[in-house]
Amino acid sequence: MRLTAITIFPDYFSPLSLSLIGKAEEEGLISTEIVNLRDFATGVHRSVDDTPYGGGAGMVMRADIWGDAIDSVSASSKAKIIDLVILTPSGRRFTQRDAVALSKAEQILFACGRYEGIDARVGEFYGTQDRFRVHHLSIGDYVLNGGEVAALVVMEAVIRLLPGVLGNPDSLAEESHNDEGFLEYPVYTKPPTWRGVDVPDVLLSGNHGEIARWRRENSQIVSSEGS
Ligand code: JAH
Repeated sequence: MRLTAITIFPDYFSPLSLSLIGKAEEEGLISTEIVNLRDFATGVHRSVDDTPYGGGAGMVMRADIWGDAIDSVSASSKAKIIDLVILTPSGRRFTQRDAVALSKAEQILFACGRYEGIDARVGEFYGTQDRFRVHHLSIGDYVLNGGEVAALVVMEAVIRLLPGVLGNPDSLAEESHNDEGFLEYPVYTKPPTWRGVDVPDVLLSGNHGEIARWRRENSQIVSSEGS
């Protein structure tokens, strides 16, 4: 899978070289590409935004500059289909189901807006292009300064689902264990007593039937969007 982000703050994506995701790229399971939108700005001040039609506060990112950046990614891509993910507070709420669907993509292109967002014609136009599938996504009801952090969230949720990325695929199976959602129960490790607080005896019993029942009874259902 190829993961591309277009942003005016490429440094936001340095965590991609860390941990599990960094290893996935070193092992050739994914490739990442960070494109600086400002490289496509033509004016003397390399400005990427302008005042909103209809008036109002703030600035809007220019469709022409975004179009040139996206076309450049498209021209150098060998993917048959590009899933264009536009991170925006008005998008559909991103769920585990979206992560699973996106994990089948050949290339995901994350459009990370700043200011008051990206001119709406960008999503509209690429929605008419056969090579593109456009998704407007939000990771939750709060306002960020831009889409970069939201893109990182979606990237991590998708990448960890790819074959070979997780060290222990049992963890994936356990997440989809139950139709109601993820079974999340309290977890413990050594030492068996810490500051006078004991691990529940049943977990040290070796009785796997009793352990499974205890975990079921002590589970919080975390999401109904998964499995
Ligand atoms: C803010 C462009 N749902 C999280 C989220 C995603 C994107 C943005 N805010 C929140 C955002 C300003 C400009 C995107």
